[in-house]
Amino acid sequence: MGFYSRMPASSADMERTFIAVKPDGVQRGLCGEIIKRFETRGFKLVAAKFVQASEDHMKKHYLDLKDMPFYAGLCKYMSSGPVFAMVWEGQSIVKLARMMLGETNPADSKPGSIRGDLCINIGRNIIHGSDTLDNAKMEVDLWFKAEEFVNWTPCSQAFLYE
Ligand code: IDP
Ligand code: MG
Repeated sequence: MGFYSRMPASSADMERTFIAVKPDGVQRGLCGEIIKRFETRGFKLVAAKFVQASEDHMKKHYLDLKDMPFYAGLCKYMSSGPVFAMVWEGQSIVKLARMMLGETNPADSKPGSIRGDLCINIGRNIIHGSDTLDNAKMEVDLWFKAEEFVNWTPCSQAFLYE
């Protein structure tokens, strides 16, 4: 079942995106800081788990990068330790989350962005976020099963959207 079919009917204009704190972010104790940024922006957490992914799983996740020279090292690194995998929901969240992340290279990321504030090196950029709505759908369904989603309404909802 695709993630759209799991969304409440009232939120037809809502999107979901896949966010993961990478092994370097977890080791550096940045899960809380990253969750805080999405929470305080007003986004809604709908699924989360702390897992160590297999290399095969990471190869699927990064399949579009399979011809890049860093692909093998990237998949090995991403499976070397725990990641904090999450699905967040909100209006235009795919684009807004990418803006919150900053650029792929932390050196090009503006202060204020997650990568611009919290990391230095392109190979250790602490967080993943889906780059398009289509990729968000694929990634959400690669990482989460239907029963791992929680259906809930934050009390702030009526004050975040008109
Ligand atoms: P993104 O994470 O900003 O979407 P992608 O181009 O999808 O960036 O690359 C996926 C991940 O691969 C990056 O987050 C980074 O960890 C790693 N990566 C990308 N480019 C390089 C590189 O030139 N050297 C080493 N690692 C890289
Ligand atoms: Mg990407």
